[in-house]
Amino acid sequence: MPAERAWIGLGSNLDDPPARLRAALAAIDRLPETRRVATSPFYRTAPLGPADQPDFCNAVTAIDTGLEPPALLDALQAIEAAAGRVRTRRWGPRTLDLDILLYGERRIAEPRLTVPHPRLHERAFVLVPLAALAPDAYVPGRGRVAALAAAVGDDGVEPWEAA
Ligand code: A4P
Ligand code: MG
Repeated sequence: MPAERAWIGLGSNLDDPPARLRAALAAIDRLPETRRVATSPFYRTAPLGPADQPDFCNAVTAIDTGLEPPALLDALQAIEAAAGRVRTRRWGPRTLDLDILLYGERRIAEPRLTVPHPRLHERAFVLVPLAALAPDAYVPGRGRVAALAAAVGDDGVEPWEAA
């Protein structure tokens, strides 16, 4: 199976967030042409955006996939929909958010898909789990994950269990 390595960001802040992430990982395991190779720990993260919402549970998982990026996005959006995601306000609370952070070292700028994820390089809740998994991964146009993570720091990010 020809496959490329992609990194998916997972986030939830409603309805038992770590259970939402575990269910999403199980659903990713059922995707065609896709094998999950590694997953970061789960983190408790302060909400970015509106502050009047619960903390998020965030993680990152690495997959090897034969799905091209648009097909992968369709599959992830189907998993979000099955998790009962209702889109309310931007950056508001959600049962499940799945973002394609990186797809190999490809750069994609399409109406419904931007890769690398356009805000990944400035977000501790993405970079801390990504650096735990793939410090040497290269973010096209931005640099190595470890350097980006060091620049952003880890304020507002702690192990999920610690809270
Ligand atoms: N889209 C474009 N590029 C991508 C990509 N690389 N991966 C499009 C996934 N989707 C991508 O996303 C809107 C549209 O983005 C999709 O239809 C897709 O075609 P969405 O999930 O419906 O909307 P959203 O997630 O509410 O908006 P946005 O702007 O993507 O939000 P972000 O940037 O994902 O941020 N705080 C903490 N602590 N932890 C979080 O996880 N997440 C957000 C959401 C805000 N604050 C947070 C967290
Ligand atoms: Mg999203």
